[in-house]
Amino acid sequence: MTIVIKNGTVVTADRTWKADVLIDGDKIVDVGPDLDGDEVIDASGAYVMPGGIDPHTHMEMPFMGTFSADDFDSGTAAALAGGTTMTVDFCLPGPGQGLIDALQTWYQKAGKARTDYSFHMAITWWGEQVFDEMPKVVSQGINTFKHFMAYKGALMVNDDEMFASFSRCAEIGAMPLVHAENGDVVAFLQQKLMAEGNNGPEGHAYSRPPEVEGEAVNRAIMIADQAGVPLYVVHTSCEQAHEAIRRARQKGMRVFGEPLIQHLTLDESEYFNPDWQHAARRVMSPPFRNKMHQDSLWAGLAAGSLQVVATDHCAFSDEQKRMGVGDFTKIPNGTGGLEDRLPVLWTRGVRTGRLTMNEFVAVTSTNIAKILNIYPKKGAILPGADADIIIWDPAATKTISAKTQKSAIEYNVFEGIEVTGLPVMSFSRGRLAYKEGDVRADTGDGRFVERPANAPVNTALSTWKELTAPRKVERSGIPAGV
Ligand code: DUC
Ligand code: ZN
Ligand code: ZN
Ligand code: ZN
Repeated sequence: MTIVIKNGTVVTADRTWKADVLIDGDKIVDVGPDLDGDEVIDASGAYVMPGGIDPHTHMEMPFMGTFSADDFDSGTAAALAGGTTMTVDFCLPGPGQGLIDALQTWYQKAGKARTDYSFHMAITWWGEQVFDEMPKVVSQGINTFKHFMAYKGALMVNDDEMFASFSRCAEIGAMPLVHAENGDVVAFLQQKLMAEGNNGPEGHAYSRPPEVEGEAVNRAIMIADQAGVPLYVVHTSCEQAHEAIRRARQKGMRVFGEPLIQHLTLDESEYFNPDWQHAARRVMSPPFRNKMHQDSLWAGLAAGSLQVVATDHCAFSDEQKRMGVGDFTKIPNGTGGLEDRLPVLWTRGVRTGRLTMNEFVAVTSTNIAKILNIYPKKGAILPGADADIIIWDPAATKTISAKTQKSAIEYNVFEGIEVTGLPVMSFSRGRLAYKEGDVRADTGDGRFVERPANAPVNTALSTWKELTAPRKVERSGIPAGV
């Protein structure tokens, strides 16, 4: 059975043109004029684009004494309703737990996924077992390792552990990811604020200023450079972090930055809302920033110094957020966004002229497919690619509301925002997975996507390797020992 999407305008990261798209089974088999198929989908007036890929989600994540509220079922339903056809979650081994052991839990959780999915492996502790298991993780199709530089006493790893892990990544064709915030300084500021009586959600923002993020990004870049490995900085939220990334790139280093749709569009004034619950709902790390930082992130996406827009989708219910009444450090960190990423980015980015349509596709799909080594299976409208396709109506409008969302929680941080530009249909590997408000894909329809190792890339600057390659000097005149 073939399906042809006719009369639409195909928009990819490279170009925009009138063409039909022919799907046979789970693949795109032809793109061009006047194609015929068994079933015809009329895309007149609409754009035909690669499905979104969200490389940063946390479903059913054990975190801060609870589990994030969306599982792979509700979370990937939200994804499909928002035009995202693939998600990448984080596998988090517990203290002392093996990587392969932890992966079993994540495969099990992801059995409920409606979209295709992949995982990043988190390095939450360091030891011989982790060192030994990293290549086994890569051989299972996971080529990225995440490092938390914050969450001291829980997920945080220190510089020596990061350097060891980054060096291992370099050997095995994997790429390290960092959550970049100086966890020691955050922990100190949290204690200080609490001691001074600043226990409300605004304390969260004060405890994680942009400087702590900028410092950690610079440090991670230095460590990656010494290890000779590319680096991906998740949730790049501020100018200090962006500056470090663009400076590194200008020196020829492969460093990637990932702003979130939340940081691009929501600002720190949310934490000063007199309603505790309103502010607590928006507690995430890094926190929302001011307009200056937002402008920096938008500029980075246009300039190419930042490459990807993600969500860090990590939803917590009001009841869960209330764990932090009287102590902001106990408010579970995280917000949703999977259903809203593409419509909000289109509305605030493409419709305002900050991004072209092609840049929109690049930052929501194609760039991350390349970075994660799954292009052109994903992120492309090309013969041979998986038929993960969205049909996008640029004139469709809605007001974002928790009442109609697929996420399991009772609120939405984008509540009330009017969006213009929505997916009307999403296809996942050739099957209609979403149509006009209705998720058609079943729980369990998603498949694990293997991401092969990259050829190891030494991204070192021109001189350091030479300087650090040890050369023993034969010496005379050594003073007699004492
Ligand atoms: N930040 C969040 O807000 N939630 C999950 C983990 C993280 O780093
Ligand atoms: Zn993080
Ligand atoms: Zn995250
Ligand atoms: Zn099905």
